[in-house]
Amino acid sequence: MQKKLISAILGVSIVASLFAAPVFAEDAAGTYALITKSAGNPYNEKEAEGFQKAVEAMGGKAVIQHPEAATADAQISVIQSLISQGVDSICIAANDSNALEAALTEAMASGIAVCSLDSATNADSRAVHVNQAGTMEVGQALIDAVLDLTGGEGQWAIVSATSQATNQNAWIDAMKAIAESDDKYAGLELVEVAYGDDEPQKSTDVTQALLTNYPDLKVICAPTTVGIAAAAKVLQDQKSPVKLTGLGLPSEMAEYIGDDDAHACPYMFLWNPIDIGRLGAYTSAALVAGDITGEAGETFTAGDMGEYEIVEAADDGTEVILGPPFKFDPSNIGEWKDVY
Ligand code: RAM
Repeated sequence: MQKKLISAILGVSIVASLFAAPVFAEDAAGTYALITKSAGNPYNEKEAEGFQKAVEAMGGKAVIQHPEAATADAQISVIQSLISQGVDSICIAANDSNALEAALTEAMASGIAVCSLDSATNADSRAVHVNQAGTMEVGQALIDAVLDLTGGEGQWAIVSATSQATNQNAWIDAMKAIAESDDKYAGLELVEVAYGDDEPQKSTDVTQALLTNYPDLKVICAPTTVGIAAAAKVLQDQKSPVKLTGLGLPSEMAEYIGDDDAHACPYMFLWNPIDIGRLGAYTSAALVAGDITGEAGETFTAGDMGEYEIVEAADDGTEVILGPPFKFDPSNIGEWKDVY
């Protein structure tokens, strides 16, 4: 009788544990903040969606802040207010690598766990950076696309986001370094890096100016989802022969992707912006729980995303890398345009 009762209790608890909430649920009860680069950018909204979902799956509370402008100043006032609120962690897509240092070190000194995602803060102002893909890998994919789309030589230009954006600047530097390291890129001439500040109208204007100022331009590379969407519209509306590549959201770029003259962009790259938000949340929770400190070699479980390892980053800090960049072209854009 007693045996039956014990096995019944054991059975129930085994079944209950099969359906139990994720292991993190209790550990993760806390308040986890995300500061994106700016409001009004669909990429940042996807990032926030993933962050929020993961925090809620862990049983925590997410505080999502989209600053009004893509500037360090706008982010500093958000950081100050999160310090006063006493959140457990801040995960930030940095609009400037150095300008946030004072505010973020103050946050860390007050016991808040700090990591960056998407766009890194400097190594002294974070425990770890959550990178969407290896910086050199992104640079390699982009410069090879430029080489391919120019046909091996000729003028190309960049439409970037803000001039201080750590991620865009890192990808641009990677493209330049790779182009200088191998003779096969010697025929490429980078004529200008233009900044659209992740604002659609400014990105449209700078694209237009590039077309006016460089009549021999062959390719524009926009390593920003806002810039590439604006440039695509300008080029396609004007039936320009200039070809476009870069980093774009499939949902915004589907109508511009194609192999023929009617389409501006033969192919582009990205990663899943929802997943970068999720990984930012799991990294924040692992820091808050003390499972990691941000040292290279540490590993942690990012919920249902699985195991991740912290590695050395190029800036003397450390990072966690989501995965390789993914290529979107006419063969797969249809599958992805409704996803993100
Ligand atoms: C823009 C932002 C973001 C970047 C993507 C590719 O939306 O600048 O930081 O990661 O493009």
